[in-house]
Amino acid sequence: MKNLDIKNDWTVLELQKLYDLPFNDLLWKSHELHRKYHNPNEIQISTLMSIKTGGCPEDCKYCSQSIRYDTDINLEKTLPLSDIIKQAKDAKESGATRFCMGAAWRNLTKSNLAKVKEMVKEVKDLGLETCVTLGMLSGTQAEELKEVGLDYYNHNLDTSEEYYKKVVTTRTYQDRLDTLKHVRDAGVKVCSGGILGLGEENIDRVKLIQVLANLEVHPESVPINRLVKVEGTPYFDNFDVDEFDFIRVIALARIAMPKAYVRLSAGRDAMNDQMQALCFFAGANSIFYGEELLTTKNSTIDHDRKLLKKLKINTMGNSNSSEKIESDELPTEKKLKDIPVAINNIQKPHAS
Ligand code: SAM
Ligand code: DTB
Ligand code: SF4
Repeated sequence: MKNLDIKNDWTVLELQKLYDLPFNDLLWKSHELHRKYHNPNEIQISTLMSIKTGGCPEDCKYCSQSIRYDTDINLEKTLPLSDIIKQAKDAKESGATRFCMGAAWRNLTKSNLAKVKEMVKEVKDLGLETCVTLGMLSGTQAEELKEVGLDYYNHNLDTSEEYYKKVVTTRTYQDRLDTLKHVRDAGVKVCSGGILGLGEENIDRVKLIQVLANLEVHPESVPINRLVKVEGTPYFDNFDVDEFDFIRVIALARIAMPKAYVRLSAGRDAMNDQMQALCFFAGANSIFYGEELLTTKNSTIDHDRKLLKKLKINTMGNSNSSEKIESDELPTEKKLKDIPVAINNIQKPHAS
């Protein structure tokens, strides 16, 4: 029988109506679906590493790494494999199950592809899931990355197609969609989401979720970033995104893509604990863990440990980790397969 929760023909009107619901009604709906498809007390942990920093020829107006803006970042050439292995080992030790490597490239040269393939192989051999974000990718490049064991490719649509033109002029929305298709066709899992705080309207956020949810297959991972304002970029003086609007977008992503891992991404260090808790309730179930994102600060490890402990949220997988982010007092973590997939009554606590 067709699963009515999973659909790929969302209209803007349908999503807009959900977005405009009273806050509690929206969160009820999103949390109900969250509980149906995920363990609400468990999140996935990814660690991010910049393998090549700055000097990017693209002009994304939010980004510290574009060569066009005078920002205070440490430019770095592609890092040696040994640095990457060391950091991946540390990430695994601190509980990450996925290691994401980001490079400030527009697209991939032959020699860069060869280097990244080595990195993916080595990180995979450590028993971590691999994710890379390297700019535009051709079909054959995606296939080559798949062959060496790449699990995820991150490539965000960022905002609506209409608003995108104001944010980036050096590539088109269609370029982004083409790369996502190459990734999907190669059998690599898709990580694609957006960024709030670019000066976009709510309708642009709704349309972003519509495009992601209407892809033939929903992205397995959907990062939702809140702009980290970087001095020197054109968006440094942007207005802050309203907290409730941000939470609404998380809820909308959860409703439109019930099975996806929705990642509370950049900007977490500027969110208080209560806001993060509401994001987890609304449907976020993945975070970047570690002191740094690519060029900016993340929430500290110490703070995250305390927060997850307070909320009694466990981290997924990685049985080899010696320092799992898990409180000793908590019951043993349940695996996803043990979670009942049809809890129709939202008031019923999650089965333990
Ligand atoms: N160069 C690659 C690309 O553009 O796909 C990968 C790296 S890029 C940094 C990945 C994503 O990070 C962007 O699409 C954007 O959503 C997010 N991002 C970049 N700078 C950000 C910032 N200052 N604040 C929040 N998110 C940001
Ligand atoms: C994503 O959506 N967010 C991450 C990851 N994918 C590559 C990047 C966040 C970057 C934040 C700004 C910085 O640290 O430069
Ligand atoms: Fe380059 Fe990616 Fe930054 Fe855009 S977001 S300037 S493509 S590194």
